[in-house]
Amino acid sequence: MFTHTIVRTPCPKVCDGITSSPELGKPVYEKALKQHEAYIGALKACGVDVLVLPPMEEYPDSCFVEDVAVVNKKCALITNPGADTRKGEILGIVDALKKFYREDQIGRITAPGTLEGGDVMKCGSTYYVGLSARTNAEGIRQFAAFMGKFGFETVEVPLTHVLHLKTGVNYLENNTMLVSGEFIDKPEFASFDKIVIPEEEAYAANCIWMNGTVIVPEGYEAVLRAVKDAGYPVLTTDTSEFRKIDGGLSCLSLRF
Ligand code: CIR
Repeated sequence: MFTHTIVRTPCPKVCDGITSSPELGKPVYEKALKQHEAYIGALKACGVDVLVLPPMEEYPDSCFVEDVAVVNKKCALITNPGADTRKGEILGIVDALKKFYREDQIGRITAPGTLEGGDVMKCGSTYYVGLSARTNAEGIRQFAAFMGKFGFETVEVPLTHVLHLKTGVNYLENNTMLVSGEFIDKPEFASFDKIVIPEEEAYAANCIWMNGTVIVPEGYEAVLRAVKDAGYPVLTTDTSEFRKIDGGLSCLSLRF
């Protein structure tokens, strides 16, 4: 069960976040703020407390706080984002993590290693980590060494098409994964039960399990139905402005 979450309020420059889909247009700041508030409401409805960090004005993507740390009940690892414009975001997470973890529970990924939390998916005591454009082999090596000290196993998963591992696969506990595209047949996930996402709703593969409830992005009816049919209570929240800059539900929080 999760008890804590950390989020960061989007800054006005969120409109200039990195995107692979410029045809969707730029996020509208006021709308992004409203959606962010509703997202916080959905987290709280799942019984967690939410630490809201202030905007980092110089970092357009800084509301995607998931990418700068990997957290669990035992430890926290501050990452080294692979995107150059995002590396400075880690300065903003250190003090927040110190509220919850002792110094000996906090690690760091250091250059030449890079790693972003969007590439990290926890399934019980195993971490699946995407080898991606943002996360390199050295980053995964450092990740495995740190998490190994706390009893976690690491499995590397090479990606070919998507930005981050969790862009296309998310764990809903109960041995069940939501999968799309290249993840439907990945040998690493052969032993899991799968809810397969239709290609036209691929964005909604990025749902989050929150203490039994699954939060689903608003507007993806097939995914909503499939998650309900699998027996999960659901909440929906609109992420349209974050989608424009490749952000999904998981990217917007650290959960532990
Ligand atoms: C980026 O490209 O870094 C941001 N525009 C989106 C980050 C999304 N984060 C995530 O999937 N964990």
